[in-house]
Amino acid sequence: MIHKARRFSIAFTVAIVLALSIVAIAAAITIVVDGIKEPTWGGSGGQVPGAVLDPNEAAIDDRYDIKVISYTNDALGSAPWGHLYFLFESYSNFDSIYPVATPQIIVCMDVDNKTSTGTTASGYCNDMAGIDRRIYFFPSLGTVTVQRWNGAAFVVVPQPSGGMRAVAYDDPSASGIADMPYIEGGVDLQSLGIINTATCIGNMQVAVYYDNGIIDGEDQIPDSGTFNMSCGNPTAVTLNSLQAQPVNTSPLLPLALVGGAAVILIGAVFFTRRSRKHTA
Ligand SMILES: [Ca+2]
Ligand SMILES: [Ca+2]
Ligand SMILES: [Ca+2]
Ligand SMILES: [Ca+2]
Repeated sequence: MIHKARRFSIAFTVAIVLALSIVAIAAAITIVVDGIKEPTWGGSGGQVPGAVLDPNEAAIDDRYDIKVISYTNDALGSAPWGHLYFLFESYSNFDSIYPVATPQIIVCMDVDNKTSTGTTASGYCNDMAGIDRRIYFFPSLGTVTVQRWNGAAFVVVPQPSGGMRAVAYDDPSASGIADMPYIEGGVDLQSLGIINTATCIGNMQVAVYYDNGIIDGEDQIPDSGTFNMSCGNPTAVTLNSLQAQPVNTSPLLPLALVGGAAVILIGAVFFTRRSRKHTA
């Protein structure tokens, strides 16, 4: 009886530990929008943010020349349905004082991957088609605007209750010059029309335009066309880019772990049953 109780206890403990690990793996990355690149931008719990590399362009001031854009989202949850985060890394540290005009980063998104909905850009975002949402990040002002195409024009999307509009760069000396080459941004998914698993799709087309506010080249990311951004629940927008640095997509990993855990649990139960028979 003691052996049986011990074996059952071990199997039960294994089940609990595995269940807890699965919950941990399913938890999505949440980013603190403060302009500091936290370690989770490198991936956490099987989720790896997507990334698009962009070249150092001679015609663009390095302070506003994008090197890589990373992106991820946390769980859909409930309204305002989680958040989409961006990390913009430039070739030199962001300078909010130099440009006379306000630098702005425009993220154009075809959130339903249908060129028949939305509109076509002209002179920015590589003239991509099907834009349903535009996000404007103004890092020097610390403000963010989300716009949606209403069929005739872009209109501002009010921030929903509990929603997020955030952009930041790290400047502890308040000199106007970032101490690190990062700008972080965040927007609630509800503002982007991503409100359930049906609208959280795996192939949103995206292009980014960085207008530094001065008269020289502006940065297009990618240099032409769009990149592919995927959304998943509960794990995320990871995903792939059409650039040189495709990233690991994570949704399959939790599924594989769940499958593995199930096999181990079945094995534990079978072992316990066999042990009971042998000791009966
Ligand atoms: Ca951060
Ligand atoms: Ca660039
Ligand atoms: Ca569209
Ligand atoms: Ca570029």
